[in-house]
Amino acid sequence: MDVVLHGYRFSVYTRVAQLVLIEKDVGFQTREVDPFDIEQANTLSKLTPFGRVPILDHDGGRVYETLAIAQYVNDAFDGRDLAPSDPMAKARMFQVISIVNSYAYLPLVRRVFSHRVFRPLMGETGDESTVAEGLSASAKVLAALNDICNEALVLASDRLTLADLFLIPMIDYFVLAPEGALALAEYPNLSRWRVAVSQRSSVQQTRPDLASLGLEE
Ligand SMILES: N[C@@H](CCC(=O)N[C@@H](CS)C(=O)NCC(=O)O)C(=O)O
Repeated sequence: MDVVLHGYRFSVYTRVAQLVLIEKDVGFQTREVDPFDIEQANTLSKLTPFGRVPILDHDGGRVYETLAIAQYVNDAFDGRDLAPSDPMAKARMFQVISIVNSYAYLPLVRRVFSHRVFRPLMGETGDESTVAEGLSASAKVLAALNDICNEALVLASDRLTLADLFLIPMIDYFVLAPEGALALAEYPNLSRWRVAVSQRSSVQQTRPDLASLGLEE
């Protein structure tokens, strides 16, 4: 049965879903829907009540919310298991995902990356105080993730899990801001983790084409 991923090409959460599908070796089609475009609100409202991407269709069923999509893909398809069986490692994986969703996405992506990188690429002006606020909030997040890398139950080079796949898109965007790159450099374990995961083909294949921004009609 066909797998269809509705998402937006610059969305970090869409990239998480793409990473999971690719790492599970699941073929899929993509349908582009921009959640920030008011003209596409109608299309999106038929897919999800919350106006967010991604959304996955498979086998006559629909799933929204990235963690649910990731879990579904991991359970529904053969291939490498992206969740550890050890209870503490599994808890740590969900801990990382929860940190990403609750404490990382807003400061790293919506504040630092959006205002320092994305908006200027779109010909808009980013807000300096929002960048500063995001950077300040990022310190605690990076420190916690650095400790988790050090412990090596997850975010470890010998075992890929959903924790890696949720974190990659957020960190990749964050370090495109010069302040973000400098901030990450303060955390050696997390920096090493990023260098290691960046070698993966899935990570390279899903890197958003920011150069195309501002070139659209
Ligand atoms: N809780 C949602 C969050 C997804 C999300 O925030 N997606 C962003 C794009 S990366 C979005 O659709 N934003 C639209 C908006 O904020 O209106 C999930 O886990 O899927």
